[in-house]
Amino acid sequence: MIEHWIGGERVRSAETFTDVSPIDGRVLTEVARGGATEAEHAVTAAKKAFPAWARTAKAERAEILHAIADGVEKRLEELAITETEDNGALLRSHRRGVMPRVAHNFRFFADWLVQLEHKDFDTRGHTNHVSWDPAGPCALITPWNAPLMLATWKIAPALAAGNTVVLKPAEWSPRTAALLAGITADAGLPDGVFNVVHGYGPEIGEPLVAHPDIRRVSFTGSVPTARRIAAAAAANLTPLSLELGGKSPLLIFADADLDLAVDLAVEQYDNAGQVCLAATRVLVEDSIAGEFTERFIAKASGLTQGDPRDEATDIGPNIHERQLAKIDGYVQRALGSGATAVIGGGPNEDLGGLYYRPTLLTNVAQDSEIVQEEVFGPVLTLQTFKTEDEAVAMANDTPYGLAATLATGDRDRADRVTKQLVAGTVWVNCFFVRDLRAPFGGARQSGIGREGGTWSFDFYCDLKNTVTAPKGWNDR
Ligand code: TXE
Repeated sequence: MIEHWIGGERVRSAETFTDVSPIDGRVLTEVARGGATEAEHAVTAAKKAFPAWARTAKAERAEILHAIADGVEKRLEELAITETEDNGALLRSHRRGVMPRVAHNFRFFADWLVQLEHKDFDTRGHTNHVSWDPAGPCALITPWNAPLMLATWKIAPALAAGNTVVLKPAEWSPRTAALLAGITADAGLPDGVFNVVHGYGPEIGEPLVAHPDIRRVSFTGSVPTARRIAAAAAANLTPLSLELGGKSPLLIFADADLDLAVDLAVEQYDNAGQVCLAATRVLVEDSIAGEFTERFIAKASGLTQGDPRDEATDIGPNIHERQLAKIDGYVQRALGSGATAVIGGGPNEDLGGLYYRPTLLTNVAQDSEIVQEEVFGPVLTLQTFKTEDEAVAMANDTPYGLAATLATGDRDRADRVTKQLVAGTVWVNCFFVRDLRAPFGGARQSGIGREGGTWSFDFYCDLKNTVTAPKGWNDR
């Protein structure tokens, strides 16, 4: 049974919901189903804990964040397995990539905090002293595709800055957030500084976001939910950070290293395509499209689909039957409108359950929904272009602007194209490389704001400028 974690205590709700594993449909646990009452309870706890935590010396806060990172590292295997059972992503990536990065999220913001320099400016002898004051209780609402990774991108800077937190993890993957609550307590984080509530978005997420004592809302998830959250936060004009979806392009020019280009394209099936950054629109220069497609088919056919706990598996299941139905709906409508499935095109009947065959669709129109909307499954489209201008125009022609990836052997072309792309991140001849010092976020409907380094701190703080006269006020 997973309960809420409020004010350092486990708290039940009258109702529960069932958490099921996408791997085999096994019931994992019952989870407390909170509502407005639990939201109120958690915000009250976070508000009560705020003044003392905000006053805690930076070095001490940093020490506790490092202790949380130690706890994550100590329980890495348990966290990795729990996350895989809960959301179906590969155990090998949780072990080697994701969970070590979760620990790093805490270490990075702990170190950043102690290095944060206050700024002073002189104005005719007056001193302008700029300080970063913690904002207060923060509501963090997170998705299921990388549950602990994305939650800790928010939790670590919010806590480092001296805020308190109420986290509402996604209902399809609540388990690692519950483990993290225990880790924070063991690390000595005072009661009420970090709280976790569970339940459905409209029932508990919305009252949390709309609460007048919440000073920041940070959300990662879908665009329709972001609209509801923005509307709820508008009641108190609570500042928002929104990290939303994408429909990112992978532009492959004829001068690219074709092996690299194929690797980059196949990589987009990672996490069964449930990655906001995934470059799901493959745009290939006409003259190499045939050869690219052949090599892509050869490489993608070698992928192993199956149980995400097996080391040899490359593609696991999708998260939920609703997600699988959504993915298949997009694919079948595209096929019905004249698209061709070069590979895949439906669920993997050999495996049953929630496994969807890696799919590549051609003959898709630029204005069709399969090209314009986020599918969030192992589904790529392939389109061709003749000129660089055409490639850029196609790349920018969606409501999103999260990321873009280029494969080219020409540095000047890379510079020219990058400048014209509407995207928060552009990768040239690489993919998914992320440094926490750099800003992460999207343009257009991919979001509002940036996460990472100084951008996270600016968001979670109220900046204050204190201007002091040349002589102290006692001398006047
Ligand atoms: O996400 P939601 P869903 C996209 C992706 C996917 C689609 C649907 O295209 O197919 O969204 O996924 C909470 N007030 N992404 O429906 O609804 C919810 O409980 C407050 C992209 O699962 O956005 C969960 O904790 N909170 C994405 C969180 O919002 C609410 C990752 C995300 O759920 C709420 C996930 C409300 N009214 C999905 N309604 C990315 N950018 O990586 C829901 N929630």
